[in-house]
Amino acid sequence: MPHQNNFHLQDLIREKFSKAMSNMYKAEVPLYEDLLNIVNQINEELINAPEIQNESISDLSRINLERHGAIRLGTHEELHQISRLFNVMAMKPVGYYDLSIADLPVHSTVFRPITRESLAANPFRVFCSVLRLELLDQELRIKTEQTLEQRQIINDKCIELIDKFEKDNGLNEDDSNSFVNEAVKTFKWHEEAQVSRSFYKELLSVNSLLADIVSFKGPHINHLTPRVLDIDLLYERMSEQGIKMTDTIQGPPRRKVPILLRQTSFRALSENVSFKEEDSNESKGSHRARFGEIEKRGAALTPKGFDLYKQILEKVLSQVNQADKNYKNILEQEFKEFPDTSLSLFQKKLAYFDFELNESKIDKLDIESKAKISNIINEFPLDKLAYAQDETHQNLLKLIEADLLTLKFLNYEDFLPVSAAGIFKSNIVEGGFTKASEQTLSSKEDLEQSLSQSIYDPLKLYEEESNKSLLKALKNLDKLSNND
Ligand code: OOG
Ligand code: NI
Repeated sequence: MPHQNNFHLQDLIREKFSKAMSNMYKAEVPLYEDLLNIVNQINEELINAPEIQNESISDLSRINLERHGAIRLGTHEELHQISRLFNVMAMKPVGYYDLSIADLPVHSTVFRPITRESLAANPFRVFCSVLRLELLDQELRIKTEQTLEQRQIINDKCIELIDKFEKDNGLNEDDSNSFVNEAVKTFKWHEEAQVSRSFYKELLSVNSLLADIVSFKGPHINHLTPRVLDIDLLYERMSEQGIKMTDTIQGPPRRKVPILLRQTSFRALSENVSFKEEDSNESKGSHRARFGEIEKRGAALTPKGFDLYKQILEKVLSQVNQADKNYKNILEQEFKEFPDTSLSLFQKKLAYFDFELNESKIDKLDIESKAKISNIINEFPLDKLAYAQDETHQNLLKLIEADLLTLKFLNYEDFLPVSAAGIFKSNIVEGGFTKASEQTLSSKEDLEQSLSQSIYDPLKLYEEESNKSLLKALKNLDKLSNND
C-alpha cells in the first residue's frame, strides 16, 4: 500500500525535521536550551501526577518531543513555496488568524499534521504569518516588494527534492535526509541583512514586525515552544532564575480540566546584524525579534465552548488589561462560569472527547443490563454519528453514567488569536500601524489561493476525530455485550 508507507515516511521526515530545528535553535539561542531543561524537569516531576491523568495517554508519551515554531513571510509566492515544503512532512494549513484585530500587519495559518495518528507520531506545528503588503503606502510598498523579490527562501537543492517528492509521491531515505538538512536552512538566522541600515530604520519606524520580515535573507524561526505540564510552576521557576517573563500567562486560567492553550513568553537578547553598507564601521547593528515561549495544552472546545470562552475573555478584558495586577484574579473569577469537570463539559457540549470503552465493566453486567445496552446501541445512528445531536447525546450520557464509556478530552492542537496577538506584541514593541479599510485588506481566500488549497477548519477536524472514536467504542461495546 504505497499510500500508507508514504504517510509513515512523512511522519518520520517531520520527526527528523523537528529535532533538527530544535538543535539549530539551541545553537542560535542558548536561552532556549535553558528553557528546555526546566521544561523537561517539570514534565518528569509531573508525568504521574493525578491531575494529569485526565489528559490522553498518547499525549503524554509525545510531550517531550512536542513543540511549535513560528515564522513570518513576506509574499504570497513565499507562502506558496513554504506550503510545498511543509507538505512533504504532511503538515497542512489549518485555521485562519486575522491579526488585524490587534493592528498587526499580518494574517496567518498553522501548518500541522491533521490526523490523530499523525499527530501522535509527531505533533510539530508552525504558526506562519504573511505580510499584508496592501497596508503599506505606495512608495514603501514598492521598495519592500523589490527587496523581497531578491531573496530565495528555499534553496535549489531543497526545491529539487520537493519536486521529486511531488512527482514520485515519496522520497527514499537518502533523499529524505538531504531534504531535512536543506529544509532547516530555510529557517536559520542570517546575521547579514539584505538591506541598508537606513532602510532598516525606515521599516522599523513603520512597524518592527515589518523590519523583521523584510530585512533578512530568509524567514528565520522566531521561537520554538516546548509543551509543559504545569505552566504556573514553570513561570515561577523561570522568574526565580531571573528571566523576565511577560506580565501574565495568556489564555484561560488554571483549571482542573485545562482548556485550549495557555502560553507565556520572554524576550530574547538582541542579535548582531551587519547591514549592507560600503563602510564597514557603519555596518554593525543589532536586531531583536527572537524569543522564548512555553505552552500548556488542554481540551479542544466545540463551537459552543469557543463562544463561551471568547465571551468570558471579552468580559475580562473590558475590565482590566493583562498588565494589571488584578488581571489573574478577575480572569479566575469570570471563568468560574465555565464548567470544570469532564462530565459537565460533556453535558453542556462544550468540549470534544475521545470515548474509551471500559471493557472490564462489560463482563460483570447481568443479562438484563446487556439487553438495555443493546437497546441503547440500536438507537444510535451508527453510520452517521454526531455526538452533539440531542438524542445521541442523551444515550451516551447513560453509557457514561453506567461507567461503560470513559471520557478523555481531545487535545487542542491549534492557537488562539487574542493570545497570538499578545505574543506578537510582547516581543515587538516599536512602531504603530495604521488600519486599512476592510475592502482592501487581503483575506483568508487570498491565503488559500497562494496555498492552492482550502484551509482546514480545526473544529471540523476535532469533530471528525471525536465521532470516529465514538463509533469505534460503540461497535466494540456492541460486539462485546453480544458475546455470550
Ligand atoms: C507568532 C505569534 C503567534 C503563538 O504561539 O500564538 C504564536 C509570531 O510571533 O510570529 O506563535
Ligand atoms: Ni508561539
